[in-house]
Amino acid sequence: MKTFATTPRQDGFHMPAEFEPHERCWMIWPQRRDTFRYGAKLAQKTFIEFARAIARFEPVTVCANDDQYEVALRAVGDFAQVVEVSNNDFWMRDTGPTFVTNGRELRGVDWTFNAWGGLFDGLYFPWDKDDRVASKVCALVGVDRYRLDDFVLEGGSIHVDGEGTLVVTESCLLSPGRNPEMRKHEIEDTLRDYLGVEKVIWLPQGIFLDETNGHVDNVFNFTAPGECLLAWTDDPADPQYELSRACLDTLSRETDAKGRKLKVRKLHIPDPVLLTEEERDGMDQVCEGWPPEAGSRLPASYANYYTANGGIVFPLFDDPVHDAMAAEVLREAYPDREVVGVSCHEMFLGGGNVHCATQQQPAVN
Ligand code: KQY
Repeated sequence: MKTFATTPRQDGFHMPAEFEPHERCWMIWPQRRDTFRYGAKLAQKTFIEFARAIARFEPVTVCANDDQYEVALRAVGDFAQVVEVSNNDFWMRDTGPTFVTNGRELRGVDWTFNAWGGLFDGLYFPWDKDDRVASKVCALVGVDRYRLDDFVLEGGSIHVDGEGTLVVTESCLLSPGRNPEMRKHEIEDTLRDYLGVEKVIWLPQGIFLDETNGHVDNVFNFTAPGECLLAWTDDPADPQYELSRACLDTLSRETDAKGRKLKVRKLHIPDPVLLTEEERDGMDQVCEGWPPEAGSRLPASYANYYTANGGIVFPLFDDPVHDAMAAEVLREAYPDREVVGVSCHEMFLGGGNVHCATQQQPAVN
């Protein structure tokens, strides 16, 4: 595997949108005892349902640590490929490569990963195995990579439309635990160079109490060129209301890289989901900051769904009214895809959801 000293922009590469065709989906087998309760056994069951739903639409590869390889293989081996890749945690969106293409060839961007904030406000230590996941996935795919040793970024903190527009949140990308020595315009230049985009739209914040400092993938997604979804609540008393309102103001003011006004669909969040004492007691307590206190609100949002070839796999929160509303909005936004909901609770207790758990490998001709 070659590691380039150039940037994707210099080489004519860019990150395609998630709604463009995929070759496969990459995921990681859940096992971390302080991320999920009861040794992750319940999260594994939920994971299997998500992976199975995605595998209906495109091939899935599941990466597992050596001590769980056999377990993972027995659980998902009949519908997914299982490979051994050492990891510290489960969130492939953040530790996997960001794939870029020039239309004929695929390459990976391998950002530095520091567990969402390093020693400042990261969620565990060490994270060295997670920081090597992207490079190993590139090697397995057989593609070369760009490695950024001095720039921290997670895949969940970026969304592109594949036509030159990138959307990020200020709360995450400007957080002191990421790249504190860089100014906003320097971060923006790095994103342009490594994602091959022309325009960066900065939303102020993401979902209330999201411990990733507000990843964009929990609050927003592009559904088509010029069209997007925004996590929303109609309840002005909910702290999420002002956050979503501020995002809507930004999106209404902005145009995308092609000069289009964005069509914004509102995706109402579920009723608040609070971590119970029993759920917290089931998780090992290892680091400061995670898991949250019992009674804490978790960052529940339907925006954290996965766009597959011909399908949308989205989280159900056992909230019949909002689950049904979300399905309807997703069907309208993606009229040519089958919309499939999977109950997410045990996986969601880990602080993320199906989008965080996946990384698409774009198809190239
Ligand atoms: O939002 C994501 N992309 C990952 C969620 C991380 C949660 C850590 N407990």
